[in-house]
Amino acid sequence: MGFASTDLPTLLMMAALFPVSLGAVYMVGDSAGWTLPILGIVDYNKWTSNKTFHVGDIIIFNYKSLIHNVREVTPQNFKNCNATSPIVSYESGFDAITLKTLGHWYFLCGVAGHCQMGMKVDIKVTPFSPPPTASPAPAPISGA
Ligand SMILES: [Cu+2]
Repeated sequence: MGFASTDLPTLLMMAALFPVSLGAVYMVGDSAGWTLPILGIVDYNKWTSNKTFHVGDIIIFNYKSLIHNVREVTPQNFKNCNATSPIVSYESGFDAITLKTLGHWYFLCGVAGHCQMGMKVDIKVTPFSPPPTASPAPAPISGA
């Protein structure tokens, strides 16, 4: 009996099958978390504007569950701040959501009035940028 010889090949096979690295993790609103964006505490449009979300990334809504919640909604309901028929409801106060598909993911707070006050965020998941199509031709070696 030697080492557990089956483990390493298994791991290598897994690595070959799943070469995708783990996605990034974003705390929505950073240190402000998920809250009413009053008094300039946080601006969720601004928060998303300098980020690029990809499939596999995780966004975390961190908030006081007695005061707020998270509703994933349709584009139309996002626009109208309508939380009455959410796609998914979250209310743990610390909800980690894996962005599994490309396109927009719309979230808002379902507490009356909060979305209207700006407690809504549009997460746009974009493809990874493709690798360069062609490498530039090597520079000619200049003669002496
Ligand atoms: Cu709220």
